[in-house]
Amino acid sequence: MPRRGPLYRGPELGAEVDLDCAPITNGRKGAGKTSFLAALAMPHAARDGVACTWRCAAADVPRPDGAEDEWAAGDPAVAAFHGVEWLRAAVAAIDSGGVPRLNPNDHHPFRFRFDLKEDGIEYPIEVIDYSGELLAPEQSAGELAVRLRDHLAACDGLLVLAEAPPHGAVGNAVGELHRLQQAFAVLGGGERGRLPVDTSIALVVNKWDRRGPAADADHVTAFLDGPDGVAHRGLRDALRTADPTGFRAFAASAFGPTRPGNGTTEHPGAERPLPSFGLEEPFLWAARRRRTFDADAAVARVRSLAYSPWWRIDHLAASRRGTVARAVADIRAAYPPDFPHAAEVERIAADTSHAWRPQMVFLLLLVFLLWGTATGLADQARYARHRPVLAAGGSADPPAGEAARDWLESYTGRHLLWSPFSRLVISNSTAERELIALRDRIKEQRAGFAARERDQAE
Ligand SMILES: Nc1nc2c(ncn2[C@@H]2O[C@H](COP(=O)(O)OP(=O)(O)OP(=O)(O)O)[C@@H](O)[C@H]2O)c(=O)[nH]1
Ligand SMILES: [Mg+2]
Repeated sequence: MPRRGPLYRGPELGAEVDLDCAPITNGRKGAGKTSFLAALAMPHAARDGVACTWRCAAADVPRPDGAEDEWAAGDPAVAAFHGVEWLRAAVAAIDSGGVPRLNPNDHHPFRFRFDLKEDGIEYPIEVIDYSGELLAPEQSAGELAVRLRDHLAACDGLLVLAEAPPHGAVGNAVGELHRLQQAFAVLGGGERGRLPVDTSIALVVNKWDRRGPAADADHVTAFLDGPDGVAHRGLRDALRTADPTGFRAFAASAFGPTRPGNGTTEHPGAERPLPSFGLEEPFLWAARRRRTFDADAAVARVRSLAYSPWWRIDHLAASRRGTVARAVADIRAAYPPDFPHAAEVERIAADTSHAWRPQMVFLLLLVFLLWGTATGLADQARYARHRPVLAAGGSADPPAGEAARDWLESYTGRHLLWSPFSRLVISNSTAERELIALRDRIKEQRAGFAARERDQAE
């Protein structure tokens, strides 16, 4: 099944996350994209029940075939291979207390794979680092809106990173993201189409360590609605309008508390694992939404597959019940027993095992109707053939009279179920009366013939 992936993208950092595949980063220089992903790849603090593994082994991300100068720039395998090299260097820099190098302007999107785990459920994701492609200044807001919409149709979501200002300062979050904000405003207006309903768009206020420790949704909302969040607010509103049901804001920090570096650069502290916070949350949120949409779609498929009304006698075939049972088993295997659709899936399974009963009753009824109609029509045809003989009270032709008698005998001696509708053609009492009359007439005829034969013999 083709999967769409979320996209996380910052005004500073943007990243596209394709569950089962990768996120993308894009935004102004120094937004914190690489640091965010590198911290995610490093040992770092995480909420209870949450774990993250960077997939960087050669078995997961093999070197592409052929000579390096022949690799296709847009090839996902190349982007993943270069992504591992790039992130390794960033991890090494952060681990030694430094900061990653800024991404080269001309590089193609990197791809990164992570296995997220929350409460035992695994979410493989792939992040794609776009490095500004979606913010190209030569595009109008309308053109960018169309591009974004098409892009999001192929991804699970978009994470927009806007760095937090320190307390009492107003962030310069919008900056180059102004164009992104305008594009989302266009999408919110609807004239360039709408985003797919299963898109997840997260505004990640990163470098939150500048404001304090980990923050929950209420803190982020208070920031966005407060005086310090004035530069972020327009962006939040545009993202939310473009995707009212699939929007959420988060706070995160790659480094946790920092120490001053050269000039204005903030460097990670010495604490290991890194005291990061909030890194997994936007991905997990998008992944959970993706999973919910997938579950909805899988259950809808099984629901329509299992729909089997009483009149579908073609559904009596055991192979069909097997198909539904396999689909149900797939869902049971993919989701925990308490997932939201579990009760419905079990009901579908139970209904499917009983569906044959009314269908069998309907089949028997149908056979009865067809049989009754066929035998009724056959009796009607025979009755029409013998009617002249019966109306005349016999026939000058003895075989014709005997044939009529034989039919009446079989008719009156037959159980009702053998020809249930034939009584509509001729009632049993009429048939018996006609039979008695015909027998008498045949007897008289025989007696007449016998007398004539005797007379001729004398
Ligand atoms: N306070 C704080 N500063 C951070 C954090 N993450 C990154 N920074 C700072 O932001 C700078 C830029 O971070 P990068 O990760 O290189 O930013 P980027 O978005 O990858 O930049 P480009 O590669 O140019 O697109 C770093 O050198 C750090 O000084 C964080 O979590 N907290
Ligand atoms: Mg970078």
